[in-house]
Amino acid sequence: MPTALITGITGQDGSYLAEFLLSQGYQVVGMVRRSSTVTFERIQHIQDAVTIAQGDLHDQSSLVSLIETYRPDEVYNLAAQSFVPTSWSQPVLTGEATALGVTRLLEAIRLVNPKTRFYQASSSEMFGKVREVPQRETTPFYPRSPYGVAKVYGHMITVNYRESYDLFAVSGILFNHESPRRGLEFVTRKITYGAARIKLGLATELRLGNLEARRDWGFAGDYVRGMWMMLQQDAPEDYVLGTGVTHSVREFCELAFAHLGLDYRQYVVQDPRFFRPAEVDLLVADPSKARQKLGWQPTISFEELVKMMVEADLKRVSQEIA
Ligand code: NAP
Ligand code: G4F
Repeated sequence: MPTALITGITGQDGSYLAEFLLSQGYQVVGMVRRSSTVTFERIQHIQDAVTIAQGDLHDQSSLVSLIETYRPDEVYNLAAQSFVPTSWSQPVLTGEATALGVTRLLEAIRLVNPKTRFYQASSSEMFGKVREVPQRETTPFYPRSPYGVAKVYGHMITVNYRESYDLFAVSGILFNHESPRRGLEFVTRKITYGAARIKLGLATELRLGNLEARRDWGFAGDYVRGMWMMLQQDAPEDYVLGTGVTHSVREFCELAFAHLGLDYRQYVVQDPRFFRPAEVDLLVADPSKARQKLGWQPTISFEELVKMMVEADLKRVSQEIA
């Protein structure tokens, strides 16, 4: 039975990846950081099937100790300070976790067991002020936030350890992927949760920032399968995962509210508080390398994703008030 270590198992992607690896027969070890409250909401249904181990990307010895104790065949580094606006208010912390945290984990692997296969959660935010449309593996980076800058560091240190020490280390450059488990502060969940609250009479408006930004949105469950596929190849290479289709935040609102029989224009208010100091205006993937080499394809369309998230939030909010 192979063993996989997931950092960030309590996050959106970590929870889907843990489910997927369990279904593939893995022993799953999930790294969690110390917290005064329980953060297991997304994994409580599989908590008995996974091993929870304490560790933190800020703490080198905890990472070494995890690799020594569990000797994982595969490490998926999903942990990060992942919310872009917070990266302006906490740029140093973002750099410590999202950038240097990658080096700490790679060092632990290099020192303890360099045969461990390593996945780094790179991001389409690295393309930022895009140099070409659509974006592929060779598109130059131009990050627009401290988060994007930190991810470029994490990406390049992964390439560097692969080339310097011959590690099986790969980066998946993933475009936005969402689900009913998405954090409430990200725009898609903010919209579907907000629309559900309006529908049920709990709110009268939804305050958002830039409605014209465009993203390539897919379903998180599809993307974790792609992460695993990257580590099953003969040679370590980097891959872009995305749908190849782009939509604006406004279009997301229109569809989400319409699914509830509402007109978003009556409820969505633009609020300068949610605009960013520097915006990423347009992201759209060219996922042809992943399709050709991995055989990876997304299975959920934009329309299906919006519907899935709206219905999940309508159910959740209804239960909250019942
Ligand atoms: P998420 O829901 O925000 O989860 C982040 C995870 O990282 C949480 O489990 C969090 O733990 C953990 N974490 C944060 N700081 C840590 C630290 N110092 N030590 C240990 N754990 C720490 O993010 P996600 O959407 O699942 O994304 C997973 C990864 O993919 C992230 O690296 C993100 O930057 C990257 N990514 C995401 C997308 C996307 O669209 N979702 C696209 C491209 C790349 P707590 O529960 O304790 O907070
Ligand atoms: O949902 P968002 O916060 O996601 P963003 O910034 O694209 O980052 C996400 O995807 C990245 C992959 O490209 C990941 F690496 C990263 O970890 C994260 O998962 O914002 C999407 C867009 C932005 O253009 C933002 O300006 O929505 C716009 N937006 C408009 N109003 C808003 C809001 N974003 C948020 N969070 N809240 C708003 O009220």
